[in-house]
Amino acid sequence: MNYYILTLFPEMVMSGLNTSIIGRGIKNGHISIEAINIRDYATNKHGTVDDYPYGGGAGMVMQAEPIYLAYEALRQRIGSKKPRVIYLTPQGKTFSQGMAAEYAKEEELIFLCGHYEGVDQRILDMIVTDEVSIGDYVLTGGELPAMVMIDTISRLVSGVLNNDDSAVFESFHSNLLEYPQYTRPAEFMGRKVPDVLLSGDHAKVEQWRYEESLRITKERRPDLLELSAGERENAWIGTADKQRQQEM
Ligand code: 6GU
Repeated sequence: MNYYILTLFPEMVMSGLNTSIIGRGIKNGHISIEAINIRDYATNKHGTVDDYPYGGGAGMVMQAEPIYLAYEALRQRIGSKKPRVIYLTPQGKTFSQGMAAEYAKEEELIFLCGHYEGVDQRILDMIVTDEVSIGDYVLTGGELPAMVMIDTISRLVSGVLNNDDSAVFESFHSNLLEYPQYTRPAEFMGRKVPDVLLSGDHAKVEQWRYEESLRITKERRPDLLELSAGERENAWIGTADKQRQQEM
């Protein structure tokens, strides 16, 4: 999987994604991430990439030309005719685990990060294939959403996670929230690990974990239990991991 991020803040996305599991995925060659500075494609002498909105109103709008030039240079370099271009915007479709599983099948993804009050509509019409939001709140730019999406998609790319990374992986209980986890010591400041986890009885442990998952899901996310099969497929966290488990 090769990610390309069109942004005004390349160092922000690169430093955020170079650590931990995603950083290891890059080192191992399972994924690659390249940030492209839209400002490098500014055509006026001041290097500005935004201007006042036609019709008036607050804020600035990112101009079409620098984004188009950055996109076109990238497209020619990677030799892809019509690559998938994701524009991060609160106006987009809300990102979900189901969408992440779909994106994980692609060979390359281009992210376009907007700033200011948005980007010129014509660039959306010309190059953007998908508009995506990460939830119902407003951020100052698309960089954090792009990082959220890349993290989510990358853990579904074959080889990025090893078996130690994911407890969800071992779970049969898709569509439920995770059960509580404990590690040594068996007692911490008077608080004991539940006896069943020390019992060595695998069936009992599985039963306890399932009941805890169900209890926590009912308490915190009853909506997950009420979804139709199709909605669950798209919403939930266990689905894609289960798919991966079957593939391996
Ligand atoms: Cl994708 N962009 C911005 N600016 N704010 C957001 C968002 C995206 N998703 C949720 N809030």
